[in-house]
Amino acid sequence: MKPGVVVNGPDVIYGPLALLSGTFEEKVAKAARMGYRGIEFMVRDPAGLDWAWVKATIQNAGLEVPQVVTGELFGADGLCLVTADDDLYRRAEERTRLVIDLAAYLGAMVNIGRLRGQLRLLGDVADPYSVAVERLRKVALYAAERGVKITLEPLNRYESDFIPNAIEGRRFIEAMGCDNVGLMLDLFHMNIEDASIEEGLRQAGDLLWHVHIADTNRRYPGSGHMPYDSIFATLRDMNYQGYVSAEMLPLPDPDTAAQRTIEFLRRYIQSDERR
Ligand code: LER
Ligand code: MN
Repeated sequence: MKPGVVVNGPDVIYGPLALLSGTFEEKVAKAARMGYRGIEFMVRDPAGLDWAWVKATIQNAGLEVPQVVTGELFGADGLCLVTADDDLYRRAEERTRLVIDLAAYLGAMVNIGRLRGQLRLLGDVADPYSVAVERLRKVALYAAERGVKITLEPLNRYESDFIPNAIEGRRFIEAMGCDNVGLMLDLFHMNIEDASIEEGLRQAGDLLWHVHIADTNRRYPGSGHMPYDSIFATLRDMNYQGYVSAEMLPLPDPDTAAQRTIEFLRRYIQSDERR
């Protein structure tokens, strides 16, 4: 297991779940100094980014980019893939392709959470689930051609009306039939939607490619009542080797939350996994 942290990319002004303060360079330097191994950044529009500079900044700090986070394509620009609005769908797909190109350049995965949209937005179609499967498959095929993996993130009922938990995530991926698509499980969403967090992790099994960590109140670990001992025992038992990335409310401030999270993670992640 490797510790990661979610930050806002250079083009995201306000991403409500990102940590670390300062310029992008300062965030990267702080993440490395604190002992994080990977930095995953929220992106809004890769067209306005200096890709080479982003890559060099992260590489020079000795960090990896496990994945590029797309939540702000929706959060800031309202883009989503599953919608009856054809123009919105076209723009969302175009932007998603550019994010995939960026991820290919960085050697990162791309997560699809809020960007996927909502079945109810399709209105009166016969089989909205199949439409969603087809739209996400199209994106996944574009990614596969570029060697990029997609991580689908189950989201709680207040953020999406499909794929709420691990078992539904598996079902959706099986319907897609794409082997470059796996799951990112976020403990905050799991606490709301999975019958048991440990069982959800096991249900994801070999499709568990990434984990977002926060406490039950979406603050830094130790602020709530998340059952961390059994969660990490389950991840160890599954031989999970991926990232556990801090994505949470930046409270009491973005640097303190990142510092407290890495201190907490040291209890569960051995030092040889951290370097
Ligand atoms: C949103 O709640 C979330 O968990 C992000 O990772 C994706 O947009
Ligand atoms: Mn998340």
